[in-house]
Amino acid sequence: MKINVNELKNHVDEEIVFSGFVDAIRDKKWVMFVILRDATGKVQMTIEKSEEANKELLDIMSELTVESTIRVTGKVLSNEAVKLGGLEIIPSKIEVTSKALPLPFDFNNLDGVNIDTRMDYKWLDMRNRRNTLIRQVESCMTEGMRRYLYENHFTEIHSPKLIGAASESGSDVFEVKYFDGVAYLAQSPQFYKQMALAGGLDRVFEVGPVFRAENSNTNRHATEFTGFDLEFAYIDSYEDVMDLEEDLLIAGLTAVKEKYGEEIKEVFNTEVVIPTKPFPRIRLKDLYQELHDRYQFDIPTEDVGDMNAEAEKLTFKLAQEKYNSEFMFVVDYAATKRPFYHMRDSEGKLQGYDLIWRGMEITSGAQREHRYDELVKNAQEKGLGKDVEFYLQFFKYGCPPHGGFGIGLDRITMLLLGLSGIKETQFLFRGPNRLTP
Ligand code: AMO
Repeated sequence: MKINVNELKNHVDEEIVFSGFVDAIRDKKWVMFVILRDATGKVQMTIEKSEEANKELLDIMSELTVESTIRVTGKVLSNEAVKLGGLEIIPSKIEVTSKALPLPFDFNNLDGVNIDTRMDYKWLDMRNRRNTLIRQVESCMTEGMRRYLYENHFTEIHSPKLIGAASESGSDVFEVKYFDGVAYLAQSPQFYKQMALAGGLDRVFEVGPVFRAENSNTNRHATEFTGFDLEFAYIDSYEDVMDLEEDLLIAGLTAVKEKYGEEIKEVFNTEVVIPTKPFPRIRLKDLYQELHDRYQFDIPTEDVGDMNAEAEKLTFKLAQEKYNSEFMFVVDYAATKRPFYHMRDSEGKLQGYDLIWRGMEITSGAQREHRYDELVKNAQEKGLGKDVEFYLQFFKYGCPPHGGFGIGLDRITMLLLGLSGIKETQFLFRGPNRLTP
């Protein structure tokens, strides 16, 4: 097995095999320094020119382009003069495992490189440490949240993405040819995570793709993104759902801070802040008032009962200024603006929320309507007929009270690292004009 750069310190004076990219070649008069790179870091390989035995190695390296990959057999030496971790590899054998053509751009300096070019060559863009770090941080955040859920007896499920009817709003759904008929791409695992509860599992979650046919070119919308969704039973109110989301995010952010906090500060100049509980919670009506009084902002008529991008930005400002918090739950949205499966209380008040973080909505959640008759009424009010008939069946044979939420994982990663947009954040961005690579 290959030894990684971050493990070399445990193998000083040993003969090892190292494989990686050729990051740089510094050909000096008496010595050739080759910087090698793998996913864990960089190391120097030193080839003395005066040694007769090194002639073959020098021949191989002098013909090689940077970004080629090699497999080196050699000895690890400790050498204080070496800037890269005080270690060097003295090779006895070098095999070229792949040869690189000249690169279309310098991934170490992405400043002037167009985002579309970067996306076209995503695998080169990613060789910049900043971009591999994005993936590692997202993975760490997911791991931290998953661990929290496993420890709290959640079961991970995998629901189908090919479905027979729209799962959220009918207008944002992708239709695909399905043999002689049509199918749709799931806009959310919403109906199926609830079905799992009707099936007797009382705590479930899913991390998976979510498809939205939204023809919008903003920094926060993708046509395919990763949803972190969960649902749990026997709650008393949507307050329980918000409580759990607080713990979940704290678990994820703590994992990220422990493992990558320092590097994030160094590379992205951003602090990972672990929030304290409870996150502030505000009614939409009161929020409108605060935004008006403090920032002279009034929600446009078409968005009354809901939020818009500007309101989300100012909500973050308010959260920081008034509550010293980066997070803010907003409750009491208008039922007309929310899905039919959100519960309303006896006065018709919606039992759902959005969570705003660093100026953007990252989550929608709610207590769900689990009473069959009420649910049918809500669906009828929204003019939903045949499409939701299969879903309504789940509530006919006993179903515990429950609630849950869906987090946009890409948005979390973007905000966590202070990135400029979702194109830069996603492993492979999908938008109205992009389906490749
Ligand atoms: P909602 O539609 O609000 O709720 O989606 C949940 C979260 O997903 C993220 N998000 C997006 N991210 C990137 N690109 C998009 N086009 C996009 N659309 C949404 C946001 C959002 O908060 N079924 C409910 C969740 C639930 O109630 O459990 C739902 O899908 O961060």
